[in-house]
Amino acid sequence: MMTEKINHIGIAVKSLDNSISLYRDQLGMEFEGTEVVAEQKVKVAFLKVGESRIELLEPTAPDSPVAKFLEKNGEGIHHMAYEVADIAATLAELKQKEVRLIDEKPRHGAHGSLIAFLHPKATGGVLTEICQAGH
Ligand code: CMX
Repeated sequence: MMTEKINHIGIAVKSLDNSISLYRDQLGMEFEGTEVVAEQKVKVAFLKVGESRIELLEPTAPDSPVAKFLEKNGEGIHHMAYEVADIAATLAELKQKEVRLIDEKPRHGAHGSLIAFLHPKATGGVLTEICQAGH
């Protein structure tokens, strides 16, 4: 898989407002805005870190994957997201290599991106996202 960069690191939070305040006001990171990602049942906030980002994730429904994660683990790092140029080709390559996929087809992520997750059981306990930037 040809990774271009770490697009973002996802952090599960209970309150977006409190966490934005921590990262923006106390840690001094540049806040880029919030967005609801309906397909993933989360509201996200992005903070810029060089060419990469921190993505804060707050669940928007009790059956959101992030709600389940928070219930089980509390707040903390939820996933790593690697940017690729061609997500369809990357998924085909991973499938051919028999890597366990959560999403066989790309879904809609924030900023018009296309995203897909690999199962954490196949990636050493780290939930891994691949994403193709939106244009
Ligand atoms: N990181 C590492 N391991 C994780 C994990 C995570 N974020 N989430 C779940 N797991 C582990 C659990 O600890 C559990 O392991 P054990 O069996 O050893 O206890 C196992 O995976 C199964 O977890 P579960 O709590 O029973 O939850 P589910 O199987 O129902 O769902 C997962 C887990 C990863 C398949 C599901 O959360 C998923 O499909 N995630 C992808 C989508 C997503 O997370 N969207 C939110 C972000 C969207 C965005 O960034 O826009």
